Amino acid sequence: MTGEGIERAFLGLGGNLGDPAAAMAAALRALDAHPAVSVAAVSSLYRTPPWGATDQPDFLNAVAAVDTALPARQLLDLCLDIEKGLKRVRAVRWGPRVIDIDILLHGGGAVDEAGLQVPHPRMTERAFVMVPLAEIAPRALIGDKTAAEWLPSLDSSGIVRLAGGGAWWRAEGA
Ligand code: A4P
Ligand code: MG
Repeated sequence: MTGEGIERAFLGLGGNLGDPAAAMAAALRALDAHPAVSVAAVSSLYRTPPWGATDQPDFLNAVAAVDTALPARQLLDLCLDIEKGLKRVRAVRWGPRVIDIDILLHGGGAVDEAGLQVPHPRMTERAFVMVPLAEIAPRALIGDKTAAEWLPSLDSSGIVRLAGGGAWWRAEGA
């Protein structure tokens, strides 16, 4: 998708209940099927140790680049609808979930409103976000550093790259 008003956004996807790879793949296919969203690149799938509340199963995480005509708020609403459709139940903060979709970046823009902060305020503290982001967009700028430049300050231990390449989401459960 190219043209006026089209922005490149980055989404963080993760889950640690049920079959998160299938849920993430289904979410990416649903996003790609939307007329105003086109999935441009998807990172490998990573297994990551739980961050925050650590007494829970490992997560699977990935980051996707999407080109979209939707403003950040509408993209968030779409992501929340897709999460709901995949039956995510919101319970414990930072706790287990089937799928979580965060808007990491939306063009070069910054948003700070009730219920929406972009860039995602905690992204640069999280190796489970920055490792897959740096795989597909090492030069993406967050604050004063690129994704690749943030990596050395993060603890990436225990993060394992699973499915290589960016096509795992197309076939999953198809
Ligand atoms: N919201 C505000 N800004 C945004 C944004 N940029 N993108 C609001 C998405 N949502 C945004 O979301 C709660 C509300 O935040 C949304 O309804 C939206 O209005 P949430 O995902 O339930 O928030 P949360 O989980 O309480 O907090 P946060 O900081 O978003 O946490 P995460 O990243 O969702 O953390 N460990 C590993 N290894 N991998 C993970 O994926 N995920 C979490 C959850 C904890 N530990 C993890 C992982
Ligand atoms: Mg979240």
